[in-house]
Amino acid sequence: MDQTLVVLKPDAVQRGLIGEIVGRFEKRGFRIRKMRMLTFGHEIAADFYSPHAGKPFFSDLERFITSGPVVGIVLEGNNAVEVVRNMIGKTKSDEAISGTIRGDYALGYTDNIIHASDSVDSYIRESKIVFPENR
Ligand code: FUP
Repeated sequence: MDQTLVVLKPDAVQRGLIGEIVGRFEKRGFRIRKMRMLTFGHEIAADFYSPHAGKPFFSDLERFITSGPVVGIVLEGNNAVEVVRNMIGKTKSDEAISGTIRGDYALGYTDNIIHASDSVDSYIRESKIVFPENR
């Protein structure tokens, strides 16, 4: 079965949106295979966002993702990576269409509520960071 990783970012946790967002994935038919609350330190943040190292927004991104607890979730279901990417909507939340998670709950770019792996390779890399017991 296909799997993907989502991370509910600090703004989602702080705003009390965990249940609503998890509920959307459950209603769509995904199975929750793993779920964990954790706080990213700077090392984890740098590892997780290493593809963006050196980019101008990197320090804002790192500051944001380490600003409070997050929830990492492994979801399982058909074509998980693509379906979940479609459910979360565009990265720039103010451009995300209504009905997507970002389109319904966010307006920010850095603070955009949720991360989801953009490929199977990203899922494999990122899930080992959030669930290090799988390394
Ligand atoms: P996504 O895959 O939708 O999470 O988006 P990216 O991998 O392109 O970017 C990772 C995170 O960096 C996004 F969630 C938002 C943030 N970002 C900015 O804050 N500014 C930018 O110019 C680009 C990305």
